[in-house]
Amino acid sequence: MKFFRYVTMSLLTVAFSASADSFPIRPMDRNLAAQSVKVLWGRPASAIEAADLDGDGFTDIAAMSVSSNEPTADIDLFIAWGSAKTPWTKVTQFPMGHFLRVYSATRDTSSRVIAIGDWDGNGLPDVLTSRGVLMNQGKRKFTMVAMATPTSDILLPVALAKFAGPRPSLVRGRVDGRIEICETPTKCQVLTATGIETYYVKDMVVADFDRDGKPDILAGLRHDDHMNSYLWLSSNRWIKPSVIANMGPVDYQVGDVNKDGLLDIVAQRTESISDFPSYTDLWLGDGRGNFAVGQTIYNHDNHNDAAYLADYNKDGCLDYLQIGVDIPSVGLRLGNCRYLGDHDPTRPSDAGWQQVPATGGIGVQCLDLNRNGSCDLIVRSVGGYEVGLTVILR
Ligand SMILES: [Ca+2]
Ligand SMILES: [Ca+2]
Ligand SMILES: [Ca+2]
Ligand SMILES: [Ca+2]
Repeated sequence: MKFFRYVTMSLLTVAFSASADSFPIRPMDRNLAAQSVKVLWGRPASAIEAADLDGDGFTDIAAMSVSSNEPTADIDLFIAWGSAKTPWTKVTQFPMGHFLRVYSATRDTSSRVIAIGDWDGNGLPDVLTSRGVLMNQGKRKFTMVAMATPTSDILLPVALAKFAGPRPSLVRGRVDGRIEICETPTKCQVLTATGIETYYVKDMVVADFDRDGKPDILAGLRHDDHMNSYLWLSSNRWIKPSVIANMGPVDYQVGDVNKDGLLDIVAQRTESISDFPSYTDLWLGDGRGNFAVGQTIYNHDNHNDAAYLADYNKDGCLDYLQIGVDIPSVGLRLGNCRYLGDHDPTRPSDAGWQQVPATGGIGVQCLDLNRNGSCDLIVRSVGGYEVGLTVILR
């Protein structure tokens, strides 16, 4: 079968220390290859970010976890250290406090709740979240700095981008639906809000959509019936966002899909049961901040709302990946620099996904952890007791 060309060479499940209230360690999903290392992190995982944080030449992984501890939930930031001998089995845990409501968890959270970069200008990469920042002091030592107005009961999107000042700023979504640009943990500028401020920022991307060399901010709010996205353009000095009508804020992926040199957005549609978006739209950009739908895709599975856009097969065209809770595979649509996967112009939406064997999950990413030029698959895995991060090295 065709998709076996894309089956991974080796499989590895990231090991994290399991806390007392976590799920037991269990053998990995039977759909994974027999040679996979069967060790799990027994806690739910957020989307990860990866970089060499200690400068030893190996990629380290940062992830957040929310563990139920009724009536509250504990939130922790983890760093799993890359190394030649025992990659990502040595983990440092940084407590980030408690959530008020136990249902708060990592599910339905953005693909970008962690950003890595040198925020304070000491030459070492820091680990940024909307809630607090791990300032890198070197030699695997960090200082946790809380943000001035902490976000409450959900993991919210964050980014690091260079605006006017000499150093990059932290950009974060807030629980009140506002966007904040922070030069330091206490010096922040709040952007003009979107139309509705009752709901938290669901997803956010910082990229130069209008091609003036300055970052623009795309964001949307969590609201069961809310169907619009908002774009703060640098050419408008971020004063007032323009509305992108009918662009769902469930999950944004950004890249030049049709290779015309202009950034495009792949966005899942909001539905009344918004945990289970059924459709994804490819919005082609005109380089001035306007977008039009060029393709609509019927989703791979339930609960696809942390998808990923990357060149999976290294042919120069961006590909689209989704994971769901029911089908134990990553859904893959190989792009041809025009469309994502097969496109039938006579149909209202395109179906048909290639399948990469994996485990069910609530999020997938494609990052080159082992630095061999191919992106590795990171699945926020679920299903039975199999909860944690599954890394499929390619
Ligand atoms: Ca390292
Ligand atoms: Ca711009
Ligand atoms: Ca484009
Ligand atoms: Ca490709």
